[in-house]
Amino acid sequence: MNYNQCWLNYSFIENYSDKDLLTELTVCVNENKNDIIIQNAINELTYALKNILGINVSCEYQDGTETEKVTTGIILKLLNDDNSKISEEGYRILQTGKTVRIEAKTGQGLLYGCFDLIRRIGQGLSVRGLDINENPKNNIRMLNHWDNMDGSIERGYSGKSFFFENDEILINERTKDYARLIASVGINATVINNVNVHKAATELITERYLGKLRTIADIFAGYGIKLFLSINFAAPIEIGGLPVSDPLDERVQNWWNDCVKKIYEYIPNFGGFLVKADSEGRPGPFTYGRTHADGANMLARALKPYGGLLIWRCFVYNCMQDWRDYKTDRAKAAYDNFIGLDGKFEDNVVLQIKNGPMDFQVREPVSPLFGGLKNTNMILEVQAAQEYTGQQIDVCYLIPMWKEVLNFETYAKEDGATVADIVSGRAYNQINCGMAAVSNTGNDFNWTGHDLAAANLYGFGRLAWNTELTSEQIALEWIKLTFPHKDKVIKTIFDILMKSWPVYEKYTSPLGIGWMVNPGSHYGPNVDGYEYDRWGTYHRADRNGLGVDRTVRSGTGYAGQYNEPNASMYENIETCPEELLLFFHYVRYDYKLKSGKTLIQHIYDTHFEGAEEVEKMVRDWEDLKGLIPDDVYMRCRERFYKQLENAREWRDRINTYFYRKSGVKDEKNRTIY
Ligand code: BDP
Repeated sequence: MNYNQCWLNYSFIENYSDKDLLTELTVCVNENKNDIIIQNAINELTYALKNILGINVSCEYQDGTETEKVTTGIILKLLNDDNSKISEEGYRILQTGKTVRIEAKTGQGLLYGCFDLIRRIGQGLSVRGLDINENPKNNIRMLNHWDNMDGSIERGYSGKSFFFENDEILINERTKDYARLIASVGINATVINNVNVHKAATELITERYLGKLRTIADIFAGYGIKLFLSINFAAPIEIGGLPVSDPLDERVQNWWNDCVKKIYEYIPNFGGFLVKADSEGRPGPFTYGRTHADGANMLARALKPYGGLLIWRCFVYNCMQDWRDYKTDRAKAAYDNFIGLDGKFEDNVVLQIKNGPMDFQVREPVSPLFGGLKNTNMILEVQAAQEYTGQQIDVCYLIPMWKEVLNFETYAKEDGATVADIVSGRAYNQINCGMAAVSNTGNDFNWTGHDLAAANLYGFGRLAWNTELTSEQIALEWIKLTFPHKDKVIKTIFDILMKSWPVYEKYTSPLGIGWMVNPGSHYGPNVDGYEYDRWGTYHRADRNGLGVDRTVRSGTGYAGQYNEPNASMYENIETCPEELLLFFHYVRYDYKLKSGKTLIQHIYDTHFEGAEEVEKMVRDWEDLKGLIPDDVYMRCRERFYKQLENAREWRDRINTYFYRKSGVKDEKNRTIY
């Protein structure tokens, strides 16, 4: 096989304490015996037990509900009673006497229960006395692939697409292994094509491709995953021969109705559409003077009879901005475009909102839309592909960032509502909500380019399932499932992961200002790369200071999009969290930070520190030689050296730029050119 299985590699564990509980398997699912998802659950469990513990269990089926008589081994049981503690996707694991019971209402629940048990065993944890009820916190736990039909991946850093090649759909071993991987962490939905839907991909919704898509959808369904597609809003024109794609035009509505009907004939469990409209050159309802609610609702109505969802992205902004016009602020765009539409969407429309108002920068405030919309289904969109956070060359474990977003208090309700409360549907009793990540996978041997980047894929699934898990818990789980159980290995990799985001932040753009990257590729420093450009991504540095004044009082007014007390917190330079200082304020170089340092000295210090910390990471990694498989060691080592080069380049360019702009010397007299 020309690829590995990431955290499902299953290394053998010697002397596992609870082996005696796991040597038999009784399955009690009555007439659902041949259900593919149950078969997969059994196969996953037996395969894992064989590899991790070296035990061959044979599976006994038992009819009826009398599992009480089974006194040894693992019991997989479909519940037919109405146990209200377990949701449709949830499960219970109960260890008593000599048995370990996994109970669920659905095959999907059983599958997740099996993966949970495997996860514990794989980490070497005891299952004795286990008594847990697990239900997902989010209903929609989705990946977005930005894969193009020619096999390239937009912002892909781990090889080519394993879904498409030469305008054809690929179906091979990877298709199933992909499903196994993502289902093992609870992901239940996936969009396989890029949100930018170009020519060939526009045709994915036609009979030319639907047969193969059905095969993929069936493989996914065996792992509880629904297939979604990104669509081109102008498809009625581009492939339907209509003169318009106006959502209020009856011909357009009929065209979509027929199109959706055909899709469901082929793929009865099809998930629905994802749409990027009126953004970065993509077509949308604005062309016809219609709102995004008009556009989304038209498609949602076509999908509704079949239970499909329409996911509509809020990443809508004018990418032809004029940098001289200070009041036009890209950060305000999503809120301005959507807040007035709250409550106007069909109930199968879900708005997908990027975590921040800009675009996946190393540090951004949380999008104010989460606290603004109250009658609209929402999905939080994060990016596992590290477009602006090291591109899977530099290590950047993103779970701590996503945790901060989820824990952000929006003050949308009197008794409080965090982003996690909102996107889980808890805040407003909604069902069609959750989380989506832009995937970081490709056909590289290790799936994610950098072996350590797999922690973000793993972590996304785990966090979307349970937003209360900590970053540390997730990191430890992933390390123990992926690497040999040696203290030094675990500690070193844990430390590297946990400090990777703060370190990346230190050597790149300071205090929330973002960008300063090479235009186009978005890797590596280029302070003025986007400064006088049309994309609306400015730092506004001059000889006295830098930062964007986004206050209501004197700036773009963005701070006013938050609920109180957040709005005032950001508005006031004294209370604005320092890591976001330059996002909200124009600040002089001699401004004193809480640390007592001036802004300019802070910039110098953090950049020297960031690069030094990468040097240490490289040394720590090199200390793992011989303790982990050599191929993994070498692959990562190569990337660590690239990261070091990148960190040094950032350090030097940023420090030099600001030294020359400000004329202020480094207090510590380090070399700045
Ligand atoms: C930006 C990417 C661009 C994507 C866009 C999006 O640079 O390639 O198409 O986001 O999210 O981050 O649609």
